[in-house]
Amino acid sequence: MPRLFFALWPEPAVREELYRLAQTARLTGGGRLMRRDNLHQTLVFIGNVGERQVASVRAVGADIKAQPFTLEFGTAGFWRHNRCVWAGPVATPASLSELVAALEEGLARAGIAYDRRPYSPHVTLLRDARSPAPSPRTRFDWPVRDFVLLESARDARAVVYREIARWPLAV
Ligand code: 2AM
Repeated sequence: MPRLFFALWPEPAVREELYRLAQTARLTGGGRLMRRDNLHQTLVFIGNVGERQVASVRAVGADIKAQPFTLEFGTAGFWRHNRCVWAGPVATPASLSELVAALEEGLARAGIAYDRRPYSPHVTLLRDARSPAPSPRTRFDWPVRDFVLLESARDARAVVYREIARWPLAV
């Protein structure tokens, strides 16, 4: 049963910025660095679905009409309950909220269950961290022009995210 989620997948320059933040955060917070190649921002977490539902999830993604937007990264946080250090945008653009809402509506209409907790935009940087990371000193832009459907899988040693599909943001 594939484990699926919709996400934003950073272009290489943004991935580097995020990884640099993670390395800096680890100096104070300890914990385990997320692998550079896995850094992403979840839009909607779906979880395990049957093989036959994968096509329905893809159809939800293909149906989305949403505006491109830019995220200005410059916030960091620490969740005590799961000891995760994360980076996030300083503000949530309306277009991001609309994209998440459209995906959730599509999934609900298709009868596919998803994580219904309120959306909190973040990129996990560290797991099992000891303490909060200091606020990042720099800001950078993440221009979002598309979104992806990812499958979370395992290779011999670690979690890997496989891109199942990608769609441009366009109205
Ligand atoms: P996290 O980074 O805060 O753990 C793949 O697991 C992605 O889906 C991660 O970004 C994870 O967020 C996110 N996710 C959201 N809800 C989840 C859930 N209920 N179980 C596992 N991962 C979830």
